[in-house]
Amino acid sequence: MTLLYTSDPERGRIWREIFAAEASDIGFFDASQPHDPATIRYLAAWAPSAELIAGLPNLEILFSIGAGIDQFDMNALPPHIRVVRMIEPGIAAGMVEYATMAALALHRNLIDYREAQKDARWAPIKLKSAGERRIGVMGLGNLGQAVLKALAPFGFPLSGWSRSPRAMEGVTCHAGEAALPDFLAACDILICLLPLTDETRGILCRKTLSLLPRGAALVNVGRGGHLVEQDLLSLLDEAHLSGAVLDVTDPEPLPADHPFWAHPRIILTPHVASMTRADSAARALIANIRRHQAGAPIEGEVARGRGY
Ligand code: NDP
Ligand code: OXD
Repeated sequence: MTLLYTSDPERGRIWREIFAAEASDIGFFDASQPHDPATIRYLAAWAPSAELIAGLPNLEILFSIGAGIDQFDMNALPPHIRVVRMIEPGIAAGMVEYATMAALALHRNLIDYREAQKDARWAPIKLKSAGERRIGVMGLGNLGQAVLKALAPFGFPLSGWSRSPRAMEGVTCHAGEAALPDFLAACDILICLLPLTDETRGILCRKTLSLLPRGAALVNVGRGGHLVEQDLLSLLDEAHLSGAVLDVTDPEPLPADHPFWAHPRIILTPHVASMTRADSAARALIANIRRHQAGAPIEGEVARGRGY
């Protein structure tokens, strides 16, 4: 019953302590420690190489260090290996903070005031109430739902879009491709919290973003691959969109000469919306290994054919 960990060493140190104190029957090795690859049944990693996977003959489960699994090379992963994304309260808490910050910044015209400040212009904008600003979230999973719950008390009219039908109190839920135009037409602020899959790559493009009401704004906290960058730039320049808050780009890091850096209507952050919290993630992982040992469903198991 052995886990190999191959990510940030500081997090590894905390995980080793927690495993030793709370799950000492599960062997915990980080990549720098001598270990017998044949004993490894669990691997916790961000982007393991094909060589690493090939060298673990008895691997059963690949646990992602983060919520996303799009960084895995699925072709290098034999089909019998189960894949599990990270669900832990630290990731959700960080995402709730960031998405709320971004939504409020856009709602309260922070991009305009940042520009006015550069020119020493005192230029108040008439206040819109939260009830007049519709917010829609693409992706009604663990994080999309947490974000919608956090936004509800402000009084924004809320909607959400997912692949299969979902129900959330106080949220108008839409599902499937056919429902996308109606969903987008009612979003003054669109927050993307989708996983990156073959179906969602490039989903934030001219065709879809044009369906947002004129003056709408975008928050992308999913993946850079969701966004067709040139389409966003054109729609901002045409003033169809009023602004964007982007936490993710393609590639990362974003090259220094990329037009997003200096764009007056884009707020850019370096993929920091949320981060896996070491202590709560270690406990979530232990709980999942226990579920596996007991033959129970594993939280966050990915349907490999579906891509998330
Ligand atoms: P989940 O797997 O819990 O939820 C995914 C949601 O997206 C589900 O509601 C799913 O629909 C929906 N979805 C998937 N494919 C489609 C599709 N083709 N059309 C419509 N809806 C679709 O993921 P999480 O909430 O845990 O995480 C979402 C993403 O957030 C991660 O994959 C990652 O990319 C990103 N992320 C970014 C971070 C950052 O710091 N910027 C940090 C953490 C995560 P259904 O409900 O029907 O299954
Ligand atoms: C994640 C991320 O997927 O940080 O957890 O993006």
